[in-house]
Amino acid sequence: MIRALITGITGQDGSYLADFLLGKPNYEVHGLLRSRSVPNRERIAHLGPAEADGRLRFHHADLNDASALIRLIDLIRPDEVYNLAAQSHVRVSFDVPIYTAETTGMGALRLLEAIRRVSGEQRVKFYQASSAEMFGSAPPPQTLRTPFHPRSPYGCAKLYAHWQTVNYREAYGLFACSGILFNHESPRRGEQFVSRKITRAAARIKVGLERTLAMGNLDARRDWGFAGDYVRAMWMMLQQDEPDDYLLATGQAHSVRQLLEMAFGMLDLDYRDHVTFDPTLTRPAEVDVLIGDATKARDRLGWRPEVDFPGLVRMMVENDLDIARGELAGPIPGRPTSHIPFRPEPLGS
Ligand code: NAP
Ligand code: F7E
Repeated sequence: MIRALITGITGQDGSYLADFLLGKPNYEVHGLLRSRSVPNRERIAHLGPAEADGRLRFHHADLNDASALIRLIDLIRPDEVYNLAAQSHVRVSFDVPIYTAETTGMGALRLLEAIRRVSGEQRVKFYQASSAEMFGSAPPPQTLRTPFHPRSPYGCAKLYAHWQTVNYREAYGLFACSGILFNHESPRRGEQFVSRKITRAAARIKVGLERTLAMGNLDARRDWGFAGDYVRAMWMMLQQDEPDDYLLATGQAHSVRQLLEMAFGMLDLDYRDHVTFDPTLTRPAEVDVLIGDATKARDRLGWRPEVDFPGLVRMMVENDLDIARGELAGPIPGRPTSHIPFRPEPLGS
């Protein structure tokens, strides 16, 4: 059996990657969980049967606890490590820059160092979840040769982790890959990210549970793909003969406004009747346009995204309409009874 360790298994990508690896007969999946007052296993609850037969195991640790990471690597002796854990919200990173640097930046280094110290001669393969946010203000299309210019504490922390990954490969010969991923979404996306915020709100407005939606900058453009397509490529990177860095994107960008138009339009609604502007949802420095060039992933890995933008939006809208209809009918076990929109405090408060 191949032993894979996934940090961030409770997150969007971690849950899809666990599905993908457990779909292969020869994988044993270990998930890193951080201790919480209320368990948040919603996205992996369906994996109960794999847990029952021992192919999925959970371990408590935290990317901010180096000793726990060393203990975990020693205990599991993984063949593949996917580092997906992070404080991953860009706007939040302006409120908690040091925590973001610790978790998203230093956390990757703690994990790399634990692997180097514990694993010795064992050939561990390491995947780092790098981000298009590292390109920041660099003009599109962004490629693997585009100079980085991050525009947020999150982007800076990811860039630190990216270079540490490259350095562990070059300095110690670790099989370490950095996947620079453009935005990817799904019905499992956190509700504080713009795509899911929009599809959740559109569905709730459609069934009469909500009337308005507060938004920030509608002009930003993103290269949005489907998370299920992107986790497949993470695994592909670790199956190559040599470690390398890759960029994953669809090559198509849409504005937040276009996303609103499409999601509301699919429900026969006009977003202009419902959307209000809230300046606290803007960022002190914005990333205006991200459009990625995934030529290398296509040529070397044979990777192609299978879900296009309208397909992605439809999948999310349909999912959220089901949830909204359920909410209308009564409380859903495991879900809060009322929807609490994400409202950051004004910056500097
Ligand atoms: P996500 O849904 O926000 O999930 C983040 C995961 O990290 C959660 O499981 C979270 O655990 C865990 N985590 C946070 N802090 C931790 C800590 N201190 N120790 C251990 N675990 C911790 O993120 P995602 O969208 O799946 O993204 C996966 C990774 O790819 C992230 O590193 C993200 O920054 C990166 N990325 C994402 C995108 C995208 O568009 N989705 C694009 C490029 C890169 P809890 O459930 O306990 O909070
Ligand atoms: O914002 C604008 C906002 O928070 C997208 C993370 O997965 O992808 C993600 O980061 C755009 C931004 O994603 C609202 O200003 C307008 O321009 O969904 P988002 P992000 O910041 O692009 C990268 C690649 C990652 O690595 C990150 O982990 O939408 N926007 N109004 C809004 N954004 C939010 N969240 N909420 C609004 O109300």
